[in-house]
Amino acid sequence: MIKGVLFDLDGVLTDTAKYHFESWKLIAQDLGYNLSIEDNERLKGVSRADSLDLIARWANTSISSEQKTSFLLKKNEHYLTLIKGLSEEDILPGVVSFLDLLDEHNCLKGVGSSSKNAPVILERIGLKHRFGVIVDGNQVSKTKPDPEVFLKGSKELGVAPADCLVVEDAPSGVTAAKSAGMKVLGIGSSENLVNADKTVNTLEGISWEDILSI
Ligand code: B16
Ligand code: MG
Repeated sequence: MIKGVLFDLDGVLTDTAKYHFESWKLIAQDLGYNLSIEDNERLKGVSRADSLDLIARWANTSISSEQKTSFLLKKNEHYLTLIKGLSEEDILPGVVSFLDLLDEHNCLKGVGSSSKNAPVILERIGLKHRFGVIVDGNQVSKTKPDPEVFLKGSKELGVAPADCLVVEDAPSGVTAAKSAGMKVLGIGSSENLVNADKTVNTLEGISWEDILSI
């Protein structure tokens, strides 16, 4: 029985994934690499530092720790400029009615995100108050695909992992949730999110019966 739902942020509650992509493309360019959409799929849910390591590997280059610090700063500064104008209008379709549905069924709600910018984003899109628990990239030592973020979320919600449902858009997040022993509702294609228990294109029109069937 699902008693708690943990939401990924980027790509599930709001479409910040496109801003991460744009910002990483700039950094990749500096490293002489053209970042593709397929590459970006592999970066979703992965922490900022680990994402840079992956891009450097794909670019077949090694970077010093000083360069690393300055690339990470540049990436985040660009990203922060792009998310400046985020508002309630940027909440993805179906999210608010899905949260209402969970409230009607006394289901607890939390956020489990790799992003260190999660609190400011949730504030801007006006959803912060809807979650009892928010675990973000500032509070974990290992990010997705490690299960830490979701295990911490389930502990803070007070719901056993087996009774938690994770809503995710990234393969790394699906792996994290499955390693935590949780059910997964994937947002996106079933080919991309092969290990999700169910996949939908958006949260629009999801019913309580749909949740029970997972
Ligand atoms: P930041 P999620 C993840 O958030 C993003 O998917 C990923 O692209 C990003 O690199 C990571 O957060 C770190 O974000 O640079 O803002 O700390 O999908 O787990 O909500
Ligand atoms: Mg995501």
